Amino acid sequence: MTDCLFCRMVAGEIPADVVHRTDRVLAFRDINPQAPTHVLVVPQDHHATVGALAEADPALLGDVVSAAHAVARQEGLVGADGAEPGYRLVANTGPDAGQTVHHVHLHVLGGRGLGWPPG
Ligand code: D5M
Repeated sequence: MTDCLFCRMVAGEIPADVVHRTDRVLAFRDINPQAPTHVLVVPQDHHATVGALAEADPALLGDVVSAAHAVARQEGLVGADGAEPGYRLVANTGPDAGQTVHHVHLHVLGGRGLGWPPG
């Protein structure tokens, strides 16, 4: 049995509030939401970081980004023009960025004005 939290959520061993699923990607609500919409999008295969995924399987990274956009649309964050009101994708990578789960995930954040620059 793996000790990777998100692998275990993909496997159904740990509950997840799933909002979107494809054969290669899973999206579920963050347990500690930082915005009205805060969803995590993960590949079902294990890759530690977004860079590792880009090198190993760029098509799967494309699937993760496409799923993130589908989630944003589902959450009402994408209008007919493809943008408004908008959302943010974040991939924390490594300790300086505050990555705490070492299975690549895109944060989909939206539903309020988001400050810039981030902390
Ligand atoms: O983000 C890791 C994110 O993972 C952080 O925002 C909390 C979230 N998290 C941790 N455990 C769970 C469970 N069990 N369900 C949903 N979300 C969870 P990082 O970018 O690594 O700092």
